[in-house]
Amino acid sequence: KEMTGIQPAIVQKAPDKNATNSIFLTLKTPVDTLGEEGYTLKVQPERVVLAAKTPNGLFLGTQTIRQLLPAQPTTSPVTLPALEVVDKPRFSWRGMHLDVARHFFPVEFVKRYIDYLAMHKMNTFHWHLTEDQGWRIEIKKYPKLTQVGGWRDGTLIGHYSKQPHQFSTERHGGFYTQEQIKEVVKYAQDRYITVVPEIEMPGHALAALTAYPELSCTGGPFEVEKKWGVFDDVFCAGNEKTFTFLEDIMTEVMALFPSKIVHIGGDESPKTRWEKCPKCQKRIKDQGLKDEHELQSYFIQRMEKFMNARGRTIIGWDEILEGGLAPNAYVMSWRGTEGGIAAAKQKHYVVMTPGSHVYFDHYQGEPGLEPIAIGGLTTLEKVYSFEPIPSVLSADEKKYILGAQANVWTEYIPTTQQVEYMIFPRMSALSEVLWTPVARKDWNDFQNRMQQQYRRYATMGVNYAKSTFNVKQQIKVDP
Ligand code: NAG
Repeated sequence: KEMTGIQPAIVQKAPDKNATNSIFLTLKTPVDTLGEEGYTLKVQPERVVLAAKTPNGLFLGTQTIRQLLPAQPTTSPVTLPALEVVDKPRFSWRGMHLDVARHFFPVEFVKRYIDYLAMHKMNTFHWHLTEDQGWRIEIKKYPKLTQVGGWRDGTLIGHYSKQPHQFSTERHGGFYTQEQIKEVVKYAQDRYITVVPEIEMPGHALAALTAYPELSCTGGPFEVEKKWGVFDDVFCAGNEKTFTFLEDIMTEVMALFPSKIVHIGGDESPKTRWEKCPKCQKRIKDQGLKDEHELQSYFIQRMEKFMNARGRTIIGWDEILEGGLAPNAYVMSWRGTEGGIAAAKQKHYVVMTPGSHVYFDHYQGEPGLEPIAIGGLTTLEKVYSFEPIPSVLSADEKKYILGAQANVWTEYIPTTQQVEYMIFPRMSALSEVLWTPVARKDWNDFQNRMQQQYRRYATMGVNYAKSTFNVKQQIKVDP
């Protein structure tokens, strides 16, 4: 739609360097310090010249050209403003997460989500594939994971805090076949986006345990969870079969996802079952571990060893710090920034995702006026104000902060339209946090530029929130 009025012509050989009224994409190192993702862009009266060291840089520069085009379809000739841009990202991890387990979303939407990342110059898609409420990735060796774990017989109605709980009786679920996963990975690759898969362990695993209850401490039976929260039944850390199972799964996962980094979860894993389980207690004794926290650390370290031996690095939620960090693990800091700070001090790489600034499942407008959300209030301005690098770190420690991402947990986000509502416009604020040097950030200027961005969303047919300025009677209501 945006290209209306432009006739694209791709010239692969011997381009006429003097051609006018053309857009040139040139592979060369325009400026030494621009790195792998940087680019320069010149809009001159005669022609547009985009130059980058890599095709990735050209792709990112192309997103800037798109931003220069009219936000709405037009049949008039398109004129770009004359300008010169020298640009590169501030952070190397610029991400968005999507929980497809609490609610399942079709492949077509996952691809659209990847397009949203691309237009915001983001490069990492964190795909949260397994949960208590559903297992969403086909594993050939364990078909029951999706046959049984992919479906639940109902879902909590309304907010969790509203008692007594009520449930719909509608079956909810679905999963991605390995062919579909490959399709998504390729789609992302074509847009220079890495897909980081997440397989949760040892907690948030009820869907898997429903399918294979013998891998729990009690033996079950279980059911794929219908409500939200943290549940006591987790993978048994004393059972060798648990590790064989998870290693087999990871072998299939690694074959599907080329990403060097693989997410192993690690958050919110209660120790109640492990405390009573003879196998887990025996493991603690045999390994000379101090307690159940060290048992969790043993669990993660064992998985890390398996992954490292196959050339992969693990990342986990900040709970993996408890009981001792696995030697090469990256940490995703979600319970504030403390975990990230502790990890960086131990010279581990960190991705910042604090609930205070980048949980896009929180409210963004006046809670009483918004569709039901999990809670919290993370306004557009709050997202924009986010600084991923904690000032308490030394210059050397700061290098361990790779970047940040927003997390989109979907307990209260049942539809693709609602996903869009929760990410737009906050994703635009986050993209500036991740790309722009601090000195160039300006909230007032951003708000003005957003007016054009809202028109762009509208043209794209995106269901964006118009309420983000409507907090405590603040400024504009409907952009
Ligand atoms: C946390 C859980 C997540 C949940 C979310 C809701 C993490 C790492 N863990 O309780 O499963 O969906 O918050 O905001 O965020």
